[in-house]
Amino acid sequence: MEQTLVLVKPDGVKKNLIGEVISRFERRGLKVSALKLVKITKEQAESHYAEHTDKPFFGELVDFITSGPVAAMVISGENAIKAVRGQMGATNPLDSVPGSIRGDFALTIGENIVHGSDSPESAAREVANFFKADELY
Ligand code: IDP
Ligand code: MG
Repeated sequence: MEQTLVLVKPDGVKKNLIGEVISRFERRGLKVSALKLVKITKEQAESHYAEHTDKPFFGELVDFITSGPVAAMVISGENAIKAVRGQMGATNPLDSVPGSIRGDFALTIGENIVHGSDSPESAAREVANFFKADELY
């Protein structure tokens, strides 16, 4: 069993896609282990995207993810990290296949609807950045 942190980013919340995103994971057989709507602080965003600190788009990334509420959740199941990443689609929506979340609902890399952890190490760090241990089921 694996856990992964998923965010429906501010663009996904604005487009009323929270239910759509959760539904796709649930229908696949994955479980929602934690869930909340939250406006991320700048510090939390910088920590969440720590691996991108030196990228030219880091400032935009932090500004965007803090621009409105996100739906933060922990998704659990067998190989949940890879399963969720597959359902999300490629980082650039123009490379995402139809049927993936980004391939169905996004057009630009900066506003690509969802975040999902990319490894067990990232997942552990990211889950802890959003949830306390007693908020997980
Ligand atoms: P991921 O979300 O598919 O894991 P990452 O490489 O971890 O992709 O990048 C984090 C987020 O940063 C992406 O989801 C995307 O919104 C944004 N991003 C990535 N590369 C670029 C870029 O070249 N320009 C602008 N935004 C980018
Ligand atoms: Mg990533």
